[in-house]
Amino acid sequence: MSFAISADFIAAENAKSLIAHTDDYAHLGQQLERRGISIEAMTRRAMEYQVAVPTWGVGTGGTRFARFPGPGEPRHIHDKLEDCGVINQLTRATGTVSPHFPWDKVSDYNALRQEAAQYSLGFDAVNSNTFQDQKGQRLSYKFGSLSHADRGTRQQAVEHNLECIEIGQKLGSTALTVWIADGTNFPGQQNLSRMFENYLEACERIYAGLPKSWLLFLEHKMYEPAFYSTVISDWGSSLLAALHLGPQAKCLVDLGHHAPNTNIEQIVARLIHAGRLAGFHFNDSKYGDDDLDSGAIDPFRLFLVFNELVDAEMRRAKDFSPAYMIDQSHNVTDPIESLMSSATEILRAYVQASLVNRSALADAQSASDVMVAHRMLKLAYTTDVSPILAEARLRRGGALTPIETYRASGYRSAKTRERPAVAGSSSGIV
Ligand SMILES: [Mn+2]
Repeated sequence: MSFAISADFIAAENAKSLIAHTDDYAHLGQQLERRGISIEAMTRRAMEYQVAVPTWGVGTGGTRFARFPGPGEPRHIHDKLEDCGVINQLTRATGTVSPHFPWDKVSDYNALRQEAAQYSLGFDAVNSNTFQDQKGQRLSYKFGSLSHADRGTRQQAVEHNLECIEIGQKLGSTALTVWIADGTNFPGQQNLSRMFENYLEACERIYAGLPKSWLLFLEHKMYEPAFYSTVISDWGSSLLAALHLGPQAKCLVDLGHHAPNTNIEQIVARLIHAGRLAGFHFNDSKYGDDDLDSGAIDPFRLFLVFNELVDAEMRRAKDFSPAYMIDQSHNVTDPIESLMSSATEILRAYVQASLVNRSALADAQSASDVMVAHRMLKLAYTTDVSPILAEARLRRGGALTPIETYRASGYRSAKTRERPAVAGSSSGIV
């Protein structure tokens, strides 16, 4: 019998901090009321917000140098679902998981869908993988996949993506995320124009295989593993491809996939304008694609991204329905704790951005009152909305204090006993 955290245990843990929470919530309610904001409305918004968790996120990641496995790591998709279930059980903000193929391959996807449902989980976008060679694969992706100089290799990569769509349909997904590692390390290695054209032509065949209700998410990344040129290196290339393919193709923004100091919120605004914002891979970074926890390094930037999103939501921007997902690599923390903390930080930025008085801000902008406009954002950002987040979790049956409750439950040590360490798993993050 595998260990699980019970609803009674969560309720008992919640009881310990309920009085303090009730006080804090009432106090924040009074503060917000003075600003003309209903805490009840904010709590309801918090209760409705969901962010997907990637199946690969519950395992320990790694770097190009090493991977240090943690105790009780998930060994396969079944263990991963169990861990994702705990994250949602305690935070109530992560009701879907995003699987990666072939990493999460099983023989029966209907059974997998039912298994996920037992943890109250559904499936978000499916992710294809043509950035590494799989066992028994006929042609290698060493020199690229969808943009490869060889037609047969491109075709193999297309077929893998079509298979991902097929699997995704069985799981109830409605989107395919494509990120390719294709690029070059040497000037002259490939023809830069031809690589992009090869990519477009291959994506046309994937696009043709999309069910009507599906979207194709194109993820750009500035560099790595290719360090001289990358085929889909930025939002410009991504948007060109999406516009070329058609309305079901949109651009996915991974926060870590830009040069340091890039104004990501402005990129978000441009993609909203074009009606082509697919959604997000949330994480944080200091230098590059660091894959650090959301909100760990620059929570203000996360807030500013959400400021654009809430603005678009409030003015009912056309074709605006972004998908939210976490994409991080956890190297020095328990992945379950990192994902719960990140979901909380993402939700925090969303609620903070929801506090901005949009019409007053528009007035200040019209009057070119710079300081007033800026201070409106700062007022929202510096408001501690923790009691709202806690109340939203509480009302949905989650934990007032997810990380403390998780630690007190003994889940990790129970899993360490139940899941013998897998030998030979030493590769870094991909
Ligand atoms: Mn990503």
